[in-house]
Amino acid sequence: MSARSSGRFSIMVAMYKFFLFLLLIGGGWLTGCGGSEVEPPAPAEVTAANSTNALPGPVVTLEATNTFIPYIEAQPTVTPSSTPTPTPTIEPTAAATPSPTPQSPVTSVALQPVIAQGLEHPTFLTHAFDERLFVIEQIGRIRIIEDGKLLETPFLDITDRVGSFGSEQGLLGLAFHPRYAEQGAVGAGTFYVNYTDYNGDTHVSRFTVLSDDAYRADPESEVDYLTVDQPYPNHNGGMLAFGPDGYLYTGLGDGGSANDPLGAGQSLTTVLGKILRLDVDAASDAYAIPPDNPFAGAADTQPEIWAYGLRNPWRFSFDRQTGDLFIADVGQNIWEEVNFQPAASAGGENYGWNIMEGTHCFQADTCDQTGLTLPIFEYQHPQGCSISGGYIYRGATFPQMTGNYFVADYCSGIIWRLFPDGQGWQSDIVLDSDLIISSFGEDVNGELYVLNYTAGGVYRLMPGE
Ligand SMILES: [Ca+2]
Ligand SMILES: [Ca+2]
Repeated sequence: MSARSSGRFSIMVAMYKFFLFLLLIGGGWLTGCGGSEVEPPAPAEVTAANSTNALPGPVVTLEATNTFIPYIEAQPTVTPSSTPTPTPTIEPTAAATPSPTPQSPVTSVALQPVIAQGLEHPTFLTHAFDERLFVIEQIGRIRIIEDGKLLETPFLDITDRVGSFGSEQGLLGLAFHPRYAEQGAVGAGTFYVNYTDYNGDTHVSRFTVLSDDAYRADPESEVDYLTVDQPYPNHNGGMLAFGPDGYLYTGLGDGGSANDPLGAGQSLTTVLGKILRLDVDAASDAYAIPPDNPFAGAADTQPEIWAYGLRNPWRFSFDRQTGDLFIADVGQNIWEEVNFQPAASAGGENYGWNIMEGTHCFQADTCDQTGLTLPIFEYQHPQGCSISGGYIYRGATFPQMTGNYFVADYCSGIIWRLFPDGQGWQSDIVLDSDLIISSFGEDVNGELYVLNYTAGGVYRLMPGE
């Protein structure tokens, strides 16, 4: 699949190489993974070449040191202060009516280390329908934590094909097939990954566990399902999750650079800036388009599209009880946001980028918001720089956390809870941590974890006090 016209190819390649050069001179994000750094230093400022319509200040800001996400982009115009910006409460929209969920009173959370270090740049955590935790390392490995111990031998090592030259590149997503553990079922023993290759292009591919070793997958078992040209190193999305409908959902950013120069978010002719919905069970080695995908059969659209108007939906999750979908979209200069899609949605939502950033018109005083679905939650830089979406808690261990959606910011380490109040959504800050939170994860029992990117740790989320 080509996500760009061939006429743009040479320009994109030139831009890509330019960005790689900038990234390289910014340097160092893959060096040294065991540091004690708890806050990223002030980001180096690198201005992209195509900045003619940029806001004042740099267009793209890349981290100068070993941190994960250069979707720490243009500099906020607000001077950072030690006083957090009050979290705005957003009026509910018609599309944001939550499923009935009991409100739970947790007012603070704590983080208990499962392992405090040992992983190399963890980017995601999930499970394979048993008690083991599967953690992906950005460089291209899947590791297993069992009984609180990180196993030495990786479950999968595909560092030979995963490129992680830029800090948003690498092995980014993992989803085990819903029938992974069912002997003889379609999908048994298979799982899907989302990664960028040595050219920076995205792959969604399937691997298979060894038939005689539940702790090892076969790196030669790869079947490539989807390849997407990536015009810029950043905004690669990367999330993978099976929905309650059994389809595989994956997120792709708007291609990268800053301000969406391709217009990808609002274009239905590219898969960039989208969440895609794929049927991976219809054939043995390729996906099919679910017949009820919102744009299936429509002219001049990509039929894989489930939702659009997204900038970089780094993490999204389904509520394992209700099937509701929470999409955290990384903002440009100012606003980080969470979007809510009820389980009954037929897809096709337009989440606004790049007409809007959060609930605010982007680079304009006014804008046509017709047909846009606005977020249920946003926060403003410098309260953070890049949102790491989480999960609704459905575990049994901490009933006081039930029904709360937890979300964090990569730079500030702040963790919020969102909860429905019967009419819309409320939010509280429940922890201001020292971690560099690249992602949340959920285990087989619905318990939640956060990943400490720089130090390589995994922490369990629990009530505070
Ligand atoms: Ca990209
Ligand atoms: Ca939006």
